[in-house]
This record gives sequence, structure tokens and C-alpha cells, in this order.
Amino acid sequence: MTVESTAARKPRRSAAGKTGTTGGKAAGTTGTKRTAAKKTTNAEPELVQLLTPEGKRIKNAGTAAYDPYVADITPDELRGLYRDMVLTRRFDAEATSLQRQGELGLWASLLGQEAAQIGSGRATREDDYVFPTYREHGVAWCRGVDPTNLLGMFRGVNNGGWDPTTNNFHLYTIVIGSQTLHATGYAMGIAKDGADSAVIAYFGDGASSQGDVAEAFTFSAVYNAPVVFFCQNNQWAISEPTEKQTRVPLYQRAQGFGFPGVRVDGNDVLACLAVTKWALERARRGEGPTLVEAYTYRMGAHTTSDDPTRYRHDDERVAWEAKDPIARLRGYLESETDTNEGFFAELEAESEALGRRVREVVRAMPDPDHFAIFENAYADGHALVDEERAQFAAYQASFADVDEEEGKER
Ligand SMILES: Cc1ncc(C[n+]2csc(CCOP(=O)(O)OP(=O)(O)O)c2C)c(N)n1
Ligand SMILES: [Mg+2]
Repeated sequence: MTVESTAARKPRRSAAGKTGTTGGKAAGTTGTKRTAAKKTTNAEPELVQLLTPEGKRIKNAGTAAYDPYVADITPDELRGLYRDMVLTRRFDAEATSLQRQGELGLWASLLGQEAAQIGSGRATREDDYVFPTYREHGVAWCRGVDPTNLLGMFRGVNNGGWDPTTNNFHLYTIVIGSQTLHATGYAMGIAKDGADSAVIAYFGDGASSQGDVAEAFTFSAVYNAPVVFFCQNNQWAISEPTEKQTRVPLYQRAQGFGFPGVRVDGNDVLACLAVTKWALERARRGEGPTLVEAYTYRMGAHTTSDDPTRYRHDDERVAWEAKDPIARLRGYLESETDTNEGFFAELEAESEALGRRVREVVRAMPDPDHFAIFENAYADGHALVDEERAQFAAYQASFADVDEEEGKER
């Protein structure tokens, strides 16, 4: 093996740097000039951050000023973001416990990604349309989807659990990356309708390797579709680290498709709010797509079926713990606003109540009719579905035989 090929097989993990964007038009709202170095594809990764891990508010001094998008945010609104993150984390922890207790078949935790999801989710307008993956419980919360509705699919009692048209929040999508194409098509459609709404598609670092995502980038760029691609780079795609997905920082990929890409600190709720607002407004103004890479970390397992100790060191998780999105906003609220202990105590009580409600609702979810799964597959029926239904009926009947022999009731 040559030295070159060894190097090619060992891409270095890229470190986060300072503020800014790639893509020549990214600074459109500010009019600030960009330096030549920042236009190159291989420029050092840059990170938009407005709140440090210690909870200090810093000015986004880079080429695109995102500060104006959160400049007039009030202490009450900040407390609202904090509440969103705390309740989302609490809901998520409850769901993980419910899976461990056998009440859910599976759960995909968002632990660690609360700021990316609440910041971006709160940036959306009611008439915008959201296409999530399977982990966007915080975005669902922002859209007004009752959290208990997210659990039916994970309990195996329904195929979705909410009406996407009620909150403009599409059903969860398991086929990774496919929703970026759905979002692009939807965005092209609303643009033709003359609406000034925007669309946002969530996906992960692993999904970024899917052909669907590349096609979505191409189509959205060429048709100037009003869509924001929000990639939560949580460093892992199950057991595959991000360096197995890309040789350049993910946000820099946008440049090759002809639209701006921005890396934002995904554990900084203010920065996520500001950058997503900026990107959605670009879309509304007819300036086309944006790629936002929210640089964050999946603190838990991929799902409850996964054991991350098999493939990653705990010191990595510990390092990210110091950048916790909730702790940093709490630090800011405590040091820079008039938020008192009463607020935190009330929120704790509200979290407990939410946990209780989630447990009660999940346990009371009725089992569906076993044959319902064959309904609505085809409008007029299908020979293959008929065959599968008959096979399933025979399988069910085989249990009845055993029950009869053992004199048990099922
Ligand atoms: C098209 C497709 N291929 C493979 C899978 C199996 N799969 C489920 S999740 C996942 C990893 C996704 O990682 P990433 O996009 O980073 O999202 P994350 O789970 O980290 O949020 C894979 C490969 C799938 N669901 N769909
Ligand atoms: Mg990932």
C-alpha cells in the first residue's frame, strides 16, 4: 500500500473553527464583503455560535451577521426556548424508559440534539412545511404535534399517528434521505402556487451520502426551490462516524450544487434559531435552497436496539457533555436575565406532569385489529396482499391451536 492510499483511507476528523459561511451569496442580508480564502471549498470549517458552552452571549462577527435574527429576543422568549428543550428532553427520556419497560418496540432518542431541533423548529412559520426523519421529536413539539402521538408508531399500533396537514409536519420517514426529495418537490409546488412559505427538510450526516440527497440538492438548486436542508451532523450514522461519509465538512458540499452552506453550533439554540430564520427568509424571498449543518452530538444510542459502547469511546460523549445545549442556556438565563428559581421549579413540576401523561397515554393505547395492516395498501385490493393476508390468517390460527391444546385464552 502506498503512502497516498493509506492517507486516503484515513480521513481526519475536522475540528470546528470560527464563525462564517461558504457560498458567495450566503451573506446576502448583510452586504458584508467576503474574503477570497473563505470561498474555497477546502477552507477551514467555520461555526456560527452565539452562545458559548459556558453560556456567554457572543456577537457573530463573521461574514454573515446572524445576530439581527435574534437581536430583539426577550427574556420570556429565551425562557420559552429553555422550556421547549427541557420538556422535549423529559419526553424523550420517558419514551426511552417506556421502551425498556416493554411498552414501546423501539425508540430513537434525540438526547443532545435539543438545541438544533428547538432552534430550527421555532424558526419556522405556521404556514411552512416540515419533512422530518425519525428523530425530530423536538421539531414535532415546536409544530404543535402532541408528543404522545409520536409514540404510536414506536409501539406498533399505527403507521404514523398524526395528520400531517394539521401542523404541516409530515410523517416520520425511516428511509433515510428520501424526505429531502419529497421536500424539494413540495417546495417546487408551493413556489408554483405563488406562496411565500418555505419548506425545511431534516436529515442526518449518514443520510447525506444517499443519492436521494444529491438529487434533492440538484433539483432544488436548478429550480430555485424554497427549501432549507437542515442536516443534524450528530457525528454518527449508527456505528459509522461522519468521516466515513465525507472528505469535506458537510456544509461545504452545498457550494458544488450552487447554493450556500452554513455550519452552525447545533448545541446553541440561539445560533440555530438565527441561522434557520435567515435560511427560511432567503427561501421566502425566492433566493433558493440553503444547507444548514447543525454540528451536534448524539448523546445516546442510535436507537434502543443499539449499543454504542461497541464502537465509540465514552470520553467522546463526556467531551460533548460539556457543551450541553440545555445547561448553556440555563447558564445564560441565570447570569444575564431576571430568571428566578421559581421558574426552574415550576418547569420541573411541568416536566413531571408531562412524563406522567405520556406514560398513561401510551399504556392506554388500544391494540389495533391485526388485519388492519393489510388495509389501505391498494385502493382496489391486490392479489399479493390477498395472499399475504391469507398467510397471516393461517399463522394466527396456528396460535389458536396451541391455545386450545393448552386450554389457555389469548
Ligand atoms: C435508505 C436506507 N438505508 C439504510 C437504512 C438503515 N439506517 C437507519 S438509520 C441509519 C443511519 C442514519 O444516520 P444519520 O443519517 O446520521 O441519522 P441519525 O440516525 O444519526 O440521526 C441507517 C443506515 C435506512 N433506514 N434507509
Ligand atoms: Mg447521524
